Formats: sequence, structure tokens, C-alpha cells
Amino acid sequence: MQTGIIGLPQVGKTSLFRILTRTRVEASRGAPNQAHVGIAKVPDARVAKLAEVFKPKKITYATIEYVDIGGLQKDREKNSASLVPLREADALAHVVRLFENPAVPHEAGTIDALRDIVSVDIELILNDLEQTAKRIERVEKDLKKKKDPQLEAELAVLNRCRQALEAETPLRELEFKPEEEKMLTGFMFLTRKPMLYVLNLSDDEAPEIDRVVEKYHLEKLASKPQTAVVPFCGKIEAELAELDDAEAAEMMKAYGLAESGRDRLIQASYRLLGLISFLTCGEPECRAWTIERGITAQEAAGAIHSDIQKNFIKADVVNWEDLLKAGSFAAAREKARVRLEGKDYVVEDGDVILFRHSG
Ligand SMILES: Nc1nc2c(ncn2[C@@H]2O[C@H](COP(=O)(O)OP(=O)(O)O)[C@@H](O)[C@H]2O)c(=O)[nH]1
Ligand SMILES: [Mg+2]
Repeated sequence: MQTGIIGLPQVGKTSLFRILTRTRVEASRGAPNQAHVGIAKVPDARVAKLAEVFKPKKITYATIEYVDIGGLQKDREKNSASLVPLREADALAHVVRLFENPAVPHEAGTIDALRDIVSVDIELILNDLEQTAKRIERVEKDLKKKKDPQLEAELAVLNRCRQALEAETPLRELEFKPEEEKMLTGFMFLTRKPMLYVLNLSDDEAPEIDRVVEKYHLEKLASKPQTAVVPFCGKIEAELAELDDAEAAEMMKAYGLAESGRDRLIQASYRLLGLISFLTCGEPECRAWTIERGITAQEAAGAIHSDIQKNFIKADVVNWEDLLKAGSFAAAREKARVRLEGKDYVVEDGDVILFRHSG
């Protein structure tokens, strides 16, 4: 699962990418640049705590991918090209600049979060609109030649999309029936992807980080469907990324930060992608496995191995905290905390699972 990082030039996209993926790519100076792809570990205190008790040989966290596509250009045609890699992304993270830095001027000359949010949203909307209009034209032509109920259904849903887009509404705010969803999948519309707005704050706003959404009047944005707003202090986080845990904790305290912005951001994108983790825990390995929210125990088994899914019999399931308190599977079982679940059990975030399978 991949999240595409977007935004205007010089807002901190590449800095964010480096913080999230802990890779070193050069911060570029505006010019269109190639896309970088990197992987971030999803921080998970549950895995860390279980590992303290189980002392496994190996600890494995869930991961998600981020792509830094480079800044959006003023030139619309160039934009269309740089937006192409985004079609493949499962969600978008729009970095919005709130920090002042005279050495790195904002292309608009001033700092205005809402203005930037609207201008990038419009860019995405226009891109989807162009695609919708093209397809509508094509379908209408075909329908003139021959009646086709399937095409008529597609035309109806596309017209609804066009109407929304013309009213500057991103498609993620529309509700579609499952059969409509299916028709739309192939288009990979940008405004249908879940959106994370990352507010890149100045250092001096760190102590009031919990209040910035109100401060910049972004509550309405945050309450939209499949949308999240996460503030973070890019410069501080970049410094934190260079430190070991103890030093980082010290520095966060000095800035008045209660938790790591990096952790919050990654967890927010994980949630926005509709992902949860189930855990496996034993002597060889404590591990978080990524699954889509709402899938069954048998489907979840496929995350580990297709054979386990195919030969699924039952699943021993215990909540991670119950397991932690009990100290071992045997003790959790004695306390009747371990449930035997069948293939249709819907897995919950934080379930520790032991799959029973044949073959
Ligand atoms: N003061 C401040 N400067 C930043 C911050 N984030 C990025 N910068 C600086 O802004 C410039 C552009 O950053 P970069 O991440 O390359 O932006 P991009 O063009 O959006 O990829 C660099 O010189 C960064 O050091 C921040 O949070 N605070
Ligand atoms: Mg960049």
C-alpha cells in the first residue's frame, strides 16, 4: 500500500519523505524531479511491548510505502505528467506549509494554508475532470451506435462524478454503490483517494500543536469523509530523526511535544488506507501483519501464506493486551482469554492469532 506525497514547491515534501522513510535523498530546489519511493515501518507499541515479554529472535513491524513525486508546477501540462505516478497510489498526503523561512521563499510570497489546500485540490479535481469528460465523450459516441445497459450505467455514474467535480467536490466525498465502485476502479481518480493533509508548522508552534487545526480554521476539512489533518513540525522531526531514542525523548520534552509527529503521521496514513494489524507472537518472531479492516480470519491467514489460508481449520485468538497481562499463551488460555474462532471471524486490530491448519 502506497501513499503519494504531494504539495507545492518548497513546502517540505522531500524533508517529510526523508523523515518517514529514514532514507537520505537530497532536498531539491524547486525544479521538477524524479519520484522517490521509500518504505516506512509502522510504529506499533503493541509489538514492542509483547517483544519485551516474549523476547523473540526477531521483531517485524508492518510497513507502508511513500512516494515523493516532486512539486506541482504552475504549468498545468507539466503537472499532468507529474501526477501520473500518483494514480498508482492508494492514498495521498498533501504537505501544507505553515512555517516561515525567509531563506526558502514560498512561491506565492506569503503563507496561507487554505489557499494552498484549495489550489492543489483544484489541480487534482481538474485532472479527474479531464479524464471523466474524455470517457463520457467516448461512451456517448458508442451509445449512439448501439444500446448497451452496461455503458448506460457507466455514463450515469460518470455524469454524477462530473457534476461533483464541476462543483469542486472531490470524489472521495461521494458515496457509490459497490457496482459503481467497480466501474470507477480502473480510472484511478486522484480525488477518490483518501487524503491526509500534513500541516508543516514552525518550531515555535510545537507547544500548541493540538490546537492548530482550530487556529487555522481547518475543522471543516478535518471532518470530511476519508480525510485526516495531521500537524507536525518538519524541522524538529528532521532533527529527532538523527537522534537515538533517549536523546529524542529529551528534545521532544524541550520543545513541549508529547509524542513523535513521525509516529502520528505514519499511523494516520495507515488508518486512512483502511488498514489494521493482527499480530503473531512466539519465540522466533513477534510480528505485525497488515490486513484490510473487515476481513475474516481465513482471509487474514493469506497475509502469512496462501497455504495457511487454503488449509485453514481454526484460529486461536487473544487480544494483545490480555496476552501481555497473562505473560504466555498457556497462561492466557488458563484465564479463558484465548478464543477458538472459525473462518468467518472478523479480525480486530491488535488480535494475536495462532492459525490451525492442515497440510
Ligand atoms: N524552517 C523550516 N524549513 C523547512 C521545513 N521543512 C523544509 N524546510 C526547508 O525548506 C526547503 C525545502 O524543503 P524540501 O523538503 O526540499 O521541500 P519540497 O520542495 O517540498 O520537497 C529546505 O531548505 C528545507 O530545509 C520546516 O519544517 N521548517
Ligand atoms: Mg522535493
